[in-house]
Amino acid sequence: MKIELDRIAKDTNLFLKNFLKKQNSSKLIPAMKYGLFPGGKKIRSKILIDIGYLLSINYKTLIAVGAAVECIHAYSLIHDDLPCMDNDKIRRGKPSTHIKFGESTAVLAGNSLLTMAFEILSSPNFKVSEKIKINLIKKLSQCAGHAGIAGGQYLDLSYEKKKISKNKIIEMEIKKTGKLFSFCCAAPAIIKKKAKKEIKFFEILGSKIGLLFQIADDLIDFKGSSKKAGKKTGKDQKKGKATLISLLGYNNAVKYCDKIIFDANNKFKKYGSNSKNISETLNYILKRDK
Ligand code: GRG
Repeated sequence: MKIELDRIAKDTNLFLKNFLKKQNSSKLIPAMKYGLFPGGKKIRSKILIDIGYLLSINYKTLIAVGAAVECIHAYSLIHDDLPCMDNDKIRRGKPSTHIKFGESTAVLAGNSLLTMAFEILSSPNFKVSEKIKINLIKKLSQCAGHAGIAGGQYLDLSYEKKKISKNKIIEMEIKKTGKLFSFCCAAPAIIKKKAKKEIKFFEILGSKIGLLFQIADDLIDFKGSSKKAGKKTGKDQKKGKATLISLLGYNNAVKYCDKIIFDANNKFKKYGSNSKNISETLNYILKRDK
């Protein structure tokens, strides 16, 4: 699993490095590279490849889509660390982008990564039909915007130090983190021109996987080591963040994750032994320490 994840990370980084090489030079590129490359796990690309494998989609096509997703993910992390958001000075074991390059450069590098995601998906080198490109771009923009990551981040910040219900926490975590995973699971079905119902099936599965990822991230914040995680842990309690751990406790949050994995594995059963990779990835998500 780890070797496969490393290979996907390497291929995604190579794609992005080549894409950046073809861009006109600009002063923002060093900050964009800093946010994109060193230390990121590229787990979203791994999910894309695992689901793409179930639907027999070409690896190179999936790496291009994964590269676009990783641009949006890197953008969200750069902005998440800003003083007006979660105000974090360390990310992936190094100074956050705004600490290294200054706040205005970090904002602009983040914005540039967001737009680059759509440049990748609309590029003539991305070999899928125009219709599929538009459908991918539409879905990805919906996942990143006010009904997705940005909207989820808004809720996350506004829930601090308040008593929030379980359903509202789940809704916030699915938007903030789950929507990008939702896109990763739906994208292969979109590329395969599947019916709306099947695309929806993968979208819902993806949002559950994203929720699992976010709860596991919260578990790391609760119990994990800052050194291993590469970012400060123990912040959620200090900031009064609304999480499933603050509501249900650590052990019940783990049980909740086990149930997500169990249900997802049941849904993947129809793909037989081809679903071994995605099942392994789900276990990795819960057991990881960074
Ligand atoms: C509209 C895209 C967009 C962003 C602006 C700041 C913001 C709004 C959203 C923040 C969303 C956010 C940071 C959610 C947390 C998701 C999460 C658990 C990130 C950690 O992901 P990993 O562990 O990171 O995959 P690595 O370092 O491995 O890449």
